[in-house]
Amino acid sequence: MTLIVPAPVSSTPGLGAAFGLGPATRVQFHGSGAEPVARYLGNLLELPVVEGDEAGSSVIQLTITPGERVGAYDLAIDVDAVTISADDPSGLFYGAQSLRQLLPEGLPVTISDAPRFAYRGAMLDVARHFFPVADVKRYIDAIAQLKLNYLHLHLTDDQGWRLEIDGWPELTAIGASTAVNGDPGGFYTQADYTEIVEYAASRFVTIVPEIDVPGHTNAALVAYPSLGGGSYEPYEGVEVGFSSLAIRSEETYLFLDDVFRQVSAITPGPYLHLGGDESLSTTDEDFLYFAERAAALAASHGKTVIGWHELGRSRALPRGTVGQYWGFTTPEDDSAASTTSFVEQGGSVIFSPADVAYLDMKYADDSRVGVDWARGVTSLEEAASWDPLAIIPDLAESHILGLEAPIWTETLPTIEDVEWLAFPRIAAIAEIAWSPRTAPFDELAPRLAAFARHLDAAGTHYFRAPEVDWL
Ligand code: TNX
Repeated sequence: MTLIVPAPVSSTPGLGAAFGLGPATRVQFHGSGAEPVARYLGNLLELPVVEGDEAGSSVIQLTITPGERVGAYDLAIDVDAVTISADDPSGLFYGAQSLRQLLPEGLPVTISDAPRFAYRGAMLDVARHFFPVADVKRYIDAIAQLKLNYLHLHLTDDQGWRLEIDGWPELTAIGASTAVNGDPGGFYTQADYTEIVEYAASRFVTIVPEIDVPGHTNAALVAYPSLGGGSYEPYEGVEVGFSSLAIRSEETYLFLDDVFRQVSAITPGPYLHLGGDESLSTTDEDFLYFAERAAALAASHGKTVIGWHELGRSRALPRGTVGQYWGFTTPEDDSAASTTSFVEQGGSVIFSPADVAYLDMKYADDSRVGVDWARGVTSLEEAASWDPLAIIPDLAESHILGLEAPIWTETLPTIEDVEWLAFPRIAAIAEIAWSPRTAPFDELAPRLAAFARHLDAAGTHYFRAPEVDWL
């Protein structure tokens, strides 16, 4: 068995001796598009990097042959050479991640691989607790090993506003000062945010910023009460659904236009997430009015809008708007209808079913952090054993943009806590997003055990789930 997670499309063990990393080993790249990945790999493996494509012994050869298969790669390991070839730089990067997992053993193998879904995401809630730039980079490095390619940052919520916006200084001066439990607040300057975006890009990860409106806005309302029309107190608890922007006030839309313009300008990726979840103190009529206007504003800045599935209650969304489903694997209420609405309006769907893909759920009743509201705790095996096509049967593979594993941080003050809940479940979810079929759990478990050696090497925290024989 080839010990890679997510499992590749095909892999055939070869004969002969292993490829050994030695003093003469070098990374060689052909074609300028291959150079950044060659340098990344050279850094990781502490090997020299050279340009060229001549055969030689102890060479790790990276080659791009421009083509259409985004993210696909071929990898061959034999006794004196490793070759990775891909149609585009992301494919080369994924080939390099597979190689990393196969070293230092270097057993001979031929792999041909390509992603199932285009969107393979993680979400980090930096609003309930704030995570400095260094923590976010560390999370990016950890998820990039799993070939995840989007990081959704939940930048705003009742407990904190975490991004500097020019012309609205109190958003951060006041709105960023709080966090759950009275823990320290914090925010990203636009320069910090750009540093995150660029670091992510170097790992083929695209940042998706979320400005959650019209609910989840208490921190903004404390900073600028006129955006809500009432008076507001800072909030450090964990309830949801109590705040709303003023829906019928023009100031609200001037504010959102300014925020969306600035966020769009510093976000090279195609998506802007405007939340829309749990707007429980907004009437249905107001919510529909707001959804149409806010989504149109976000789209006017050149972005494809993403919203939590409730946004699909609106039938007046910009064409192509993406819905993020966070209901259960068996949908309740109108969550399935709200979700198919995005497809009916020319868009697509990201699945984040809360009972299997929410990484803030406890693993078991005695987990020291986490929550359990989504149909109880979520074991590693449960996180690994679901089918995105079975949730809403009306939705076909082509309607599904991809999957995302969110982590909400009400109970998670440190990045170590985040990692401990995320790993290894996020690896199991990455496999559903990447691999063409869902492997039986007993076939996944030994690959997770092998992957954990790399987590250990990087100092990434993880839960030694009882279903796996850890090495
Ligand atoms: C629901 S899921 C929320 C978040 C909470 C999370 C806690 C969703 C779109 N909203 O506001 O943080 O539950 O698990």
